Amino acid sequence: MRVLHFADLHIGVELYGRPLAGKPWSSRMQDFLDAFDYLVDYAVEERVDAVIFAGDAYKAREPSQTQQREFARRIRRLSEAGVAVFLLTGNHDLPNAEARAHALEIFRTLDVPNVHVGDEAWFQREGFVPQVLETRSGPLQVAFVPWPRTSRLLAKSDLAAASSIDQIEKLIEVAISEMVEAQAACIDPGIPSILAAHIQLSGRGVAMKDGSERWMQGHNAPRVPLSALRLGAFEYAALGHIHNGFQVDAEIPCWYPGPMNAVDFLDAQTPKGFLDLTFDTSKPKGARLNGSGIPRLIETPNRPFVTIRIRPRDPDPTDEVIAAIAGHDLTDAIVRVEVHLDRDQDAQFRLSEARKALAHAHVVAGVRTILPVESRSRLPPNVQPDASSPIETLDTWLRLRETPDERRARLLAAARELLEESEPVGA
Ligand SMILES: [Mn+2]
Repeated sequence: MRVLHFADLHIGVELYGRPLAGKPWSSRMQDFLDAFDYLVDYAVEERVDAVIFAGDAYKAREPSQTQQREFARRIRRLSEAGVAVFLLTGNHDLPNAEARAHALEIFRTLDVPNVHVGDEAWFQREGFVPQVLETRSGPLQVAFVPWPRTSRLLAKSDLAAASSIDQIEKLIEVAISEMVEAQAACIDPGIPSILAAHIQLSGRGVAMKDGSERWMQGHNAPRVPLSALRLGAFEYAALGHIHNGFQVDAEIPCWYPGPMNAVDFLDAQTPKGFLDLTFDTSKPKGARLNGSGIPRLIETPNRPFVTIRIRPRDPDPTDEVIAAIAGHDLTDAIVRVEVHLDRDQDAQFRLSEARKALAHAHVVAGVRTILPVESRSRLPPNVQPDASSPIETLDTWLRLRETPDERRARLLAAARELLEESEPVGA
């Protein structure tokens, strides 16, 4: 049984795009659609049995009709080709008010053949039971964790009683453990099983790999330890949310594929694509995943992101900068240039000439001159604002100001609420 796993499609990202002649969207949205087409073509040609999408179909919670049509057009191709599709809700797919439909719900409403939607509504109707996808090669069990919304997961009274973010995260951890444990109890060991989760895992190394999801979500995500996912009950974990794909060190193969296109320069540090795995259904549980459980990364075509860093030596640095730019192939590329100068060089530097040398790039994300600065820090040197979430930074700042514990907890809770309710930010 052949299964593809992808996540964080984010149709609607326009960052670094240019208008496209004859199309109502930019070159960047076209890039994202091209990658999705690549996956769909692959699934159809290779006669893949199932495609697991681990959440975040769009950039915005309320995608445009055009974006929805382009997503649906491609899901339809999979459906018509007899590929079982599982669509999990991520944070970008959920509305910000109760009772509003989420971005993937229409597929259940229309009862599209072979398409399954993994969301809170399924649990409300069926209880915590996995979905069973009927594929050409037999059934596939998919347990799942949709993006955890604090307001849905926790009772109001529990939320009110919690006095710190640590306590709230503990409660979320317990709620997710229960959700997964109940589904795990339904798993038939004779049938392949996957856990799909759109989640921010906590633990060593995980936060550093966020990539653009960190700014795209605009707020702090509840962090969940790996132990809450009860992975021993399943054969593969199909994760979504973090934008620099990697394997999580776990008892079963457990992967964040990351998006199929880099959203920004942070994402571009890792290869982009989708994962291809095969279950040998004749084997027992634990031995079914071939290749020692390491899925193949199928790289999707991507627009190059090029960073040019230059430290010119000449007192007049312009020619050196132009020569450095000429040494890079910038065809179709999104490019940024960082020129490190001293103050005398800066006075000589002709920026407009350097810009002209970049004219053939797809988009120039920026030309930055960087001068030596005296470091100025309000946070102690051991606290790196870039490496922690807004909530953690606020917490540090409140502690430094010796804010009384009770007031600090109230401020943090209010900040968390504000961040959760805000729309995802970004370009
Ligand atoms: Mn997400």
